[in-house]
Amino acid sequence: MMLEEYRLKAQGRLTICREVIKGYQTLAEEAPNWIPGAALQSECRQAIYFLDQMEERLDRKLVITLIGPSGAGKSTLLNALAEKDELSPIGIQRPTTTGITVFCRAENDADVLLKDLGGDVVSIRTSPVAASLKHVILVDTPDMDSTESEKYRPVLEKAIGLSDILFCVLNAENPKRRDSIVFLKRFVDYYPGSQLYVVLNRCDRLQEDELKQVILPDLKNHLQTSWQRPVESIFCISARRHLQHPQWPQGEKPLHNFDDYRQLHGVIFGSLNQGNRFVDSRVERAQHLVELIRKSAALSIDAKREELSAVKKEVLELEKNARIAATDAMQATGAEMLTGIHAIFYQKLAGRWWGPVGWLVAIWARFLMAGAGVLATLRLGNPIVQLWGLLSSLVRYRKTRVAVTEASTGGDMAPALLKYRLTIQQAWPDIAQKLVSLEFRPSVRDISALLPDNRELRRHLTSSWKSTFETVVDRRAASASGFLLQLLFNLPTLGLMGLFAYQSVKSYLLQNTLPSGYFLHAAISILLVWMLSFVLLQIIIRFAGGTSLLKRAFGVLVNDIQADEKEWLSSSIVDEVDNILRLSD
Ligand SMILES: Nc1nc2c(ncn2[C@@H]2O[C@H](COP(=O)(O)OP(=O)(O)O)[C@@H](O)[C@H]2O)c(=O)[nH]1
Ligand SMILES: [Mg+2]
Repeated sequence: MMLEEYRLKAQGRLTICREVIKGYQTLAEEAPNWIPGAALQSECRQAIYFLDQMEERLDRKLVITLIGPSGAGKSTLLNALAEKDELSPIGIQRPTTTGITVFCRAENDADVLLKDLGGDVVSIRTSPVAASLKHVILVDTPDMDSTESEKYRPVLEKAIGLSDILFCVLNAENPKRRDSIVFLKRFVDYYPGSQLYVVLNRCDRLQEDELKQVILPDLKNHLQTSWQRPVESIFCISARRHLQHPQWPQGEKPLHNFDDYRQLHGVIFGSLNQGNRFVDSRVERAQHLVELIRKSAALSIDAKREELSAVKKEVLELEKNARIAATDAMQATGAEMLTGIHAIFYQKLAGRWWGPVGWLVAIWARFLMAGAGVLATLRLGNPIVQLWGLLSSLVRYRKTRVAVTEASTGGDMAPALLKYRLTIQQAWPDIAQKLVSLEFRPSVRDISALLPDNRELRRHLTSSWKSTFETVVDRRAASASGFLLQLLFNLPTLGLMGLFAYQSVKSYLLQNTLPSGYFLHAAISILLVWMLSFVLLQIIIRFAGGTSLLKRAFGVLVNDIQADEKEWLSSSIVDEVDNILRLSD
């Protein structure tokens, strides 16, 4: 019985491996226009399937599977190991092995295989030697390349999915058969070196010297190139020699006695057949799977990293240019916004100014804004202003309202939207070509799939204009409402008011009645100074607001766009490139 803690630890490590692979899978999925992503995704799916299998049978016996081309001697090898010649059918007639033969100690050792493959393809065999198979079970598979092998292929693939250790059995007389080596690559990839063995069988048919000096080194090289990995263990054996009754046909006696069978036997009944070896080897394999996916992702990207980053930069640059072009178009229609900008600016000032000049600013702002709607005017408490607002909004209704909305939403957007599209359209074929050469699908050439739709674009342009405009207007209004400035403009009126008030109160107290002409005079003087101060202020506001404000707002907007590193619209492509780059981080 294995320690629960040990098992949990292993489980945890498998989970981590799965998460890492899932991460790769998601990134690949989120780069749907990138062609190598599809292969990577299917590799991830396969690896996750293997992980599922491992997790499910974490504490089951190690499954050692013999695979290889027809007639290589897999069944013969199993029979030799089992010390029972009729355990798995062997022969010249093809195919001889039509299902999965499991050699194990107890029937229930094969439960997992039975559950997944079904009783009609799995036959369970045992023999007295099986008693020493404490921690492993041995599996013989059907031929992978006979005429009928198509029928068994799904079973074969499933069986490999359930295996922990692969023994690839090759025929020494023809070990480099292309189809079998290529076929095997798909499977051996998923096994770390310590869980992959190559068996060169029927060695008795070749001269010892040729075997050692030519065939073996040649095979090592060949496998290394075809499987793109070194193969650590190759056993040269003659399985038939170790049957109970080899029954060599006439003239086919072994040519020599060189044979690695003992070593092979030692691995299966010795080192692999140890307690806890199965948990460790599953964790090791899970880590190998992660490494496999990592390498495979890196392989498809590394050489192109720089180019990918460069294209991404180009797309971002293009998008910025398009946004700036759109902003320019907005500015060109800016004249229509001027009235509105003025009204908004006065409104901002109205909130900040105090004193008699402040009251005039407020009334003037109301007057300008009146067009923004009758209802908005009615919200004001002062009945006189209400009336004024009502009248003027009726007169000016159309014009001002339109101008105000335009100013705060950036004017008529149609030319800007058009400009945006045109800028992207002009530069896109070039960039798309680069993407295609970086293995993106040719469909990226179709710009319409990549441009944001008009509504989203409008929303984006409007909102960035709005926020920039708000800040600029606020800042301007604040600097045009300094305390000293307000004091300066209010002082003449207030001073005059104070002076007349002083004289009037003084003469009243002295019971020195002032002539009525005096009050008229005073009122007119105050009114004139008051108005004059306001007119002066208006002149200043003319400079601070209006055209210069508009220009400043657009200037800030363009600067913001140029400095913007995060936001992009047109390109899910940028996201895709980012995901691809992250795959090899
Ligand atoms: N000379 C020789 N023949 C072998 C050896 N191993 C298997 N054979 C023969 O090769 C043929 C195919 O063997 P089999 O085990 O059925 O191959 P499988 O298709 O891989 O299961 C049989 O006739 C075996 O007797 C060996 O080591 N030496
Ligand atoms: Mg066979």
